[in-house]
Amino acid sequence: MALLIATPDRDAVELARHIRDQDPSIDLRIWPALGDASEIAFALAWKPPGKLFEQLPNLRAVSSLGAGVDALIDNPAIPHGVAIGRLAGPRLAANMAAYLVATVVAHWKRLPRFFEDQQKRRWRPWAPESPPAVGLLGTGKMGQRSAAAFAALEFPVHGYSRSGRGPEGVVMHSGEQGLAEIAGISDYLINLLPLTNTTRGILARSLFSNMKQGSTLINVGRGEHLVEEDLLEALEAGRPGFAVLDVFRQEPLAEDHPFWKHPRVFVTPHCASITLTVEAAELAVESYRRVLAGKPPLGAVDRERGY
Ligand code: NDP
Ligand code: OXD
Repeated sequence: MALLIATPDRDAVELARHIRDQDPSIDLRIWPALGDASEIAFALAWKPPGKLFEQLPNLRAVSSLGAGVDALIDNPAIPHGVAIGRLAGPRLAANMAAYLVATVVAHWKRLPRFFEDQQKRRWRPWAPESPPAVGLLGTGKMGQRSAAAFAALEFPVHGYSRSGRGPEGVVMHSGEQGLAEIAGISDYLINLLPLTNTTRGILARSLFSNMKQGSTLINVGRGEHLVEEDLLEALEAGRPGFAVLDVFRQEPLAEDHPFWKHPRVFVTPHCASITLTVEAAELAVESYRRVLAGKPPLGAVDRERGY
């Protein structure tokens, strides 16, 4: 039995080294060197090549190298009997929380203004009066960790999930009505939903029309959650008044994309939280062992539900 790493746009060498450190007995293959492909039982994938799975007749499970499984879930070459899992460890979630706290607090405390003042040697003390309300669309692994980080700052935290379930202390919303409610309450509305057929295009005109004047939208989910033209229009009307975008329909973002130069858009290049090699190696080995023992991989997703 063998474990394949198929991450064409990421260097797999370090990951392979850490997996070997964890368990030197693992027969490890790195795409595109499959060897005897019939021996591959488990694949660790990130943006895998389209036809890869057609070449793996004895694959038992595939795991996303990150938290999102959207690049795998609709792949018709992954047979239904092959389980799909994901690696979403505590470090990934903590790093996501750090990114969100950093962007929210920097904006709330108007840190860029002090940077400008410093250039001009201008002394203008200012601090916000009250903590902002944070709304988290998605209260899964990433959302829960982020909710805890905002709660530690004593920010009011609201959450939105399919089931209406969420962490203790978070005011939860669900359904169409709940989406409108959380949009209307939040000073910072953060998208941490998985990309599925139900969530695609959720960040659109109808949602923006419910947002508070001058509020901020943060998208760290997936680019396809956002209807870009609707956001550009909404920013003109001030609902939202600012956007922090980490994920895009096309990555890298095209050089002539209007987001780059927009005065009320802050762009980061899909790095809100990047899977760390050591954590990924530990989780990958655990997941592989589970699959060899006949169990589902770590973070097994419901293929019908899409996450
Ligand atoms: P989880 O699967 O743990 O959580 C998903 C959450 O979304 C759950 O609360 C779920 O509700 C909710 N949800 C799903 N569908 C719907 C729906 N139709 N309506 C309302 N709520 C819904 O995911 P993670 O928290 O681990 O990750 C979320 C996403 O974050 C990833 O899929 C990925 O796209 C993105 N991500 C981005 C990164 C970056 O660097 N930009 C890094 C890591 C992740 P319920 O609880 O009821 O099931
Ligand atoms: C992930 C990501 O899903 O990096 O882990 O976006």
